[in-house]
Amino acid sequence: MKLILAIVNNDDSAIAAASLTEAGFFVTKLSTTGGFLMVGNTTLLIGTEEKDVEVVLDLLKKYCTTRKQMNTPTSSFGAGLQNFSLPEEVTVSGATVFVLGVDRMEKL
Ligand code: 2BA
Repeated sequence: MKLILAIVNNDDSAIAAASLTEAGFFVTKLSTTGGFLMVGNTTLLIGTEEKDVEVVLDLLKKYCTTRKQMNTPTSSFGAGLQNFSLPEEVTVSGATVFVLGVDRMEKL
């Protein structure tokens, strides 16, 4: 079994989670915050069989889109370390995905 951890844009999270649920996957949504932009994003947790990992990745690719976002001078942990004077644009990927092995899963 695998645990897929997908960090997605808040605006894509509802449709991504709905499409996964509709396809029969179990999904948990966590409200998270990116450490660089310090703005909210969503982390989806999906526990699934290894054979279905690519199906999940395909759905995430379909519904999660790459965006340009402004990094304002005060938004980053690094703001105190660097002399930012103007906002800069960063490219935020549609989904940042980690696929982890799961030793055991129980529903008690
Ligand atoms: P944030 O940390 O808010 O990062 C937003 C975007 O800012 C990143 O997009 C990247 O383009 C840029 N960025 C982040 N850290 C940077 C740094 N140290 N120096 C220069 N640019 C930086 P993505 O890479 O697509 O990441 C989107 C979100 O996914 C991140 O939001 C974070 O919440 C998560 N993430 C990405 N990579 C991660 C990792 N290796 N471990 C944990 N979380 C990660």
